[in-house]
Amino acid sequence: MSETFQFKLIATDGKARRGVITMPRGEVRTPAFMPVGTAGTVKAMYLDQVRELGSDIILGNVYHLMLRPGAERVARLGGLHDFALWPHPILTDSGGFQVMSLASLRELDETGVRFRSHIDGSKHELTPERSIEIQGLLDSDIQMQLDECIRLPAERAEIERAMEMSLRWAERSAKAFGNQPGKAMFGIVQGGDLIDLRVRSAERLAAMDLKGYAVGGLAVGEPQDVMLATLDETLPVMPVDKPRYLMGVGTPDDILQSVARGIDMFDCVMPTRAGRHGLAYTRFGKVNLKNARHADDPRPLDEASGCPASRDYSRAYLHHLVRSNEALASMLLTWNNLAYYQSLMSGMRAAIEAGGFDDFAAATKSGWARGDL
Ligand code: PRF
Repeated sequence: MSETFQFKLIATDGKARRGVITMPRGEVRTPAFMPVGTAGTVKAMYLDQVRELGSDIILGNVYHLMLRPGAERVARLGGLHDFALWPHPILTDSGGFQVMSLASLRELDETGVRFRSHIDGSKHELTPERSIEIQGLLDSDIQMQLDECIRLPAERAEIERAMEMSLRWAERSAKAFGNQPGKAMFGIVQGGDLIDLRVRSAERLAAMDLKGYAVGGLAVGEPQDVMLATLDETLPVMPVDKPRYLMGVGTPDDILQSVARGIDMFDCVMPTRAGRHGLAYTRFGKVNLKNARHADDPRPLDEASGCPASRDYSRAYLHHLVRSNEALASMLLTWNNLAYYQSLMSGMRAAIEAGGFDDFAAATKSGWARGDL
């Protein structure tokens, strides 16, 4: 396995890219979906199962892990990989985004962000330097710069202020990260739905010659067509020879449309969170297993799936588990959802290699349109 962090493009089809990231802990085949393992666990799943479904990398969160069990403790216990029994690559998000959605009494300025824990009200501070330090203590393979994400809609002045500050935080993060050959720190493009700001952000980050780039600040309240239009204008300004990661996205359709535009990596709570709320993603679209119409349905979610949760259990049984609030409902539906997401990713990877991405996308969409009969 490689001593260094590298990204290679294997094939392209239109703007869609098929690549591979190589790093000491393993390879990440792109386009990649990273299951969210916020607190060092992909909720309701064994990490062995997550791996078996074809996940090459999972995501962890600075915000949650610094509060509990604490980054220094994880470091003493050998790092997040050993702690959670996931020896493969881990990407960690820097914390700012989670502070803004979860913490209370937030105070943000040029230095960083001070806040109170949503768990016990204790006071904490995150600066670009401390976020990178925490990501190092966790021994994360891909570390994200601290940034400020503005929810949309928002005023231009506010979006511009946050974007410019995020650029200064990118410089500070890169300096704190230094030179670590087997690992990477990614910068994050901000700029809301304003194309000139996105372009400025992407160009200034590109000039920093980082090992990868994320698009942040999307899927934060804007319609899908605005997100896609923003990607259309932003991606051409981002380096072609570095991985491009769209943060916190999305539905299967968001992912398909974003891969078509040249995104390589995704993370989202959708498959795992929806699974804990009785919602299944399948080839035939979404199935809400809470619905009474499943009560007598002996059919599985997808008889052709390789995943036991999708193939072997009846909709009637899944409906019963969901209605009874059983732990197994979350386990089976999360399993089904991650299996579907990863099969979508591997389908896209194969289609790009074969030069048939458009046909694959059309066939996938007509499957969703067919519905849950
Ligand atoms: N920044 C960071 N993490 C994120 C986002 C962001 O803008 C988003 C927005 N979709 C999700 N997660 N650091």
